[in-house]
Amino acid sequence: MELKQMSLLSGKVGIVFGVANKRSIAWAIAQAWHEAGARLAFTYQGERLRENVEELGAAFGSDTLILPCDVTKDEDIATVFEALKAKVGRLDLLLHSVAFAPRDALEGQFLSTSREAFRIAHDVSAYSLVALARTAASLMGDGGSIITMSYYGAEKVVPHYNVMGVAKAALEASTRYLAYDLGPRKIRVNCISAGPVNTLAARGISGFTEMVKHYETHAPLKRNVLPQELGAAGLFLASDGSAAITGQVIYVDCGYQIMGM
Ligand code: 0WE
Repeated sequence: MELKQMSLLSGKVGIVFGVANKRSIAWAIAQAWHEAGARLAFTYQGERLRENVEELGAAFGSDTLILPCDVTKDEDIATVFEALKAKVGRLDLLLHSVAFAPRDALEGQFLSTSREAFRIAHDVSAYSLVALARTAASLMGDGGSIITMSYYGAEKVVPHYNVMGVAKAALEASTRYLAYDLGPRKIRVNCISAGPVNTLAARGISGFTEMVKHYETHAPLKRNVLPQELGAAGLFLASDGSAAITGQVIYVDCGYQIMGM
């Protein structure tokens, strides 16, 4: 057994939103939490992903709670936390690793963003954190840690990231306001801003390969972030090592964000 991290999250209960497959950032963080002794529940978005998530979740034990959740549906969110309350009765950790904008909004100019694409991107990628945090907080009686995922396009223009950049800016601001509201209940809310990772969400994004190469040449560490390093950052933010850290955006991007040129 991995004695080194056994105790970091032992006795803790977490829920993970945003696993699609084994390459998902959510899965990397879930593995780190699991190895540190946390008990985890998972949600999946749509029947298409059900099998994937059930297979992955089963690796953590046959009693792993795995539930469907469309984060744009308040009823789904309520059902998930009711099931968690009934089965486990408590919650310490929540990972929000969910984003979506209609594909055509991630091509061409931001100027062309339709009202509907803007609404969808913000509903799925930013408001969902608020809805999940509010419902999760009611189960976090001993405090907790809520973590969400962002990207540099929230603060600087990354061509074609477009409305997702605006939605991530809303997500980062939401992180701060939630941290303020939930701080008195010892619930921390932080954001990990990851460098590019080759996940399902990145697949088919034109220029993604060039972006990965750009980071390799321009980031201070001259390489890209590894999923397991996002896992380690997620473990830090979930653990008492980060007990005085809330409302922050932590860049886990091999230093890329510090560069001006
Ligand atoms: O946040 C993201 C991508 C999230 C995402 C991905 C898709 C692809 C499929 C949101 N919505 C959709 N909608 C789809 O239909 N990243 C940080 C990865 C990413 O996406 C980019 C990037 C990077 C980096 C899009 C354009 C430019 C850079």
